[in-house]
Amino acid sequence: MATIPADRSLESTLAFLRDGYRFIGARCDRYGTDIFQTRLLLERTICLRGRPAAELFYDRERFIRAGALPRRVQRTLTGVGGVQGLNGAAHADRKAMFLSIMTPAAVRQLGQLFDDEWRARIPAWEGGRTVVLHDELGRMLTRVVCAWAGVPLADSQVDRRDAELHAMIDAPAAFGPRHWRGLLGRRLGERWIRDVIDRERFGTLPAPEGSALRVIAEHRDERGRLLPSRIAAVELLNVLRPTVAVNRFIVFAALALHQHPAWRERVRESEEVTEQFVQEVRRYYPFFPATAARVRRSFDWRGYHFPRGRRVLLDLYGTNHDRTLWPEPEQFRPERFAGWRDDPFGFVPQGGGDHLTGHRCAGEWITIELMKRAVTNLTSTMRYDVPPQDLTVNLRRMPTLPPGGFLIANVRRTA
Ligand code: HEM
Ligand code: MYR
Repeated sequence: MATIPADRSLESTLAFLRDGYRFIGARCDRYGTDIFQTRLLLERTICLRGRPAAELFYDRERFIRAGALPRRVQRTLTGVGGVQGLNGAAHADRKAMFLSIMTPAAVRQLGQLFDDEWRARIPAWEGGRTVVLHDELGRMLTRVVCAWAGVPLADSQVDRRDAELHAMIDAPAAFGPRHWRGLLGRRLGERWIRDVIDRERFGTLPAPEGSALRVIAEHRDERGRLLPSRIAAVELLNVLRPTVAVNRFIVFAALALHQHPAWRERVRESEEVTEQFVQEVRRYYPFFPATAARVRRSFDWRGYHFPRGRRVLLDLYGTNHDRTLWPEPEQFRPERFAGWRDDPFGFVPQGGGDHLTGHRCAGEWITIELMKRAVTNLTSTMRYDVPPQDLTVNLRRMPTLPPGGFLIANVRRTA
């Protein structure tokens, strides 16, 4: 039996924070391997990257998710007790609930609401103002996803709910105030949504059939029971929060349009080209660095031993930048997606494998739909200037973004 290459340092948490998105990839490159072992957050952890590794990671016979995500990630980003940490029959039931919300018609409807919201906002951006795209999109998406999900939201509450959702997204890998804001955001957000769930169940808040609120509040699990209202709140937040997080991918799309202006014209050719552009944005820019599982029972793979219970991280960013899969991975080249056939283990911006039977993101269709609508609006509905600003994408910050949130100015409506 070969020993898994070990990282030199005894405890790598500080290195993880220092190297950020490059933590796993840099070590793989250094040791000439796609697998190594280290200690992270005081626990022995096996790190993996690349397509064969992703295929292994998504094998349900070999890995489970219960207790896999670090507590600090659960207490801020995902919540405790939701779909991300379920296994087997309980996961299958809960995942089917999520996917039943994401019908093509419902996804299109969300896209249409977002489009309407975008067009309605343009007049407020005109007249020489400078707009922080990330923040503006956060509020727009908060408004739109609540309307779509059946969650009532008064105009006066938009800023605060957006801030809570944003705090959850920003917190998992942070220490100090940024992390504490995430803990607080989650507490307040869960209280808000739990009350919404209770009111739907009492019949005082009618939600449209098929809406996320209605589906989750009235869902009966594999044993015929309603979800406890705290868990239902975690799950409804698992729809609201990540939809708002799409603002980050849209900022990256705007950044790519700015740095590769030829694509402003090309995306106007067809929806197909727009989709290639969106896929390359999802591959190229850093968002979710890695995901976690635990070894279900001991097994050997390629001569390496995986002991039961061991935490394993799959490098999502590194797999999307693996040069054996993506020629010249550090070049932004949407045309690589022309004629591309889906690769569930080589293209993993939102996880890999199968949506229904595995833990792959339930919101990929929503993400792609919203990004396509945004790209069309950025290139066809309006024109704008990009004033001088710091546009660096710091790979040490997780999640990352150009520091100013991407400023645009001198917005003019064109269609
Ligand atoms: C799971 C990323 C948007 C709902 C995941 C996972 C990742 C991810 C990496 C975990 C995959 C794994 O562990 O194998 C992202 C990114 C998004 C995004 C980068 C961009 C903003 C969305 C949206 C929704 C959503 C819009 C819903 C409206 C979920 C749910 C899960 C999940 C429910 C848990 C799936 C499961 O455990 O079976 N996402 N996601 N996500 N995502 Fe997303
Ligand atoms: C969501 O809200 O579920 C999707 C977008 C949030 C991404 C935030 C990623 C931050 C870093 C998490 C570290 C996880 C390590 C296992």
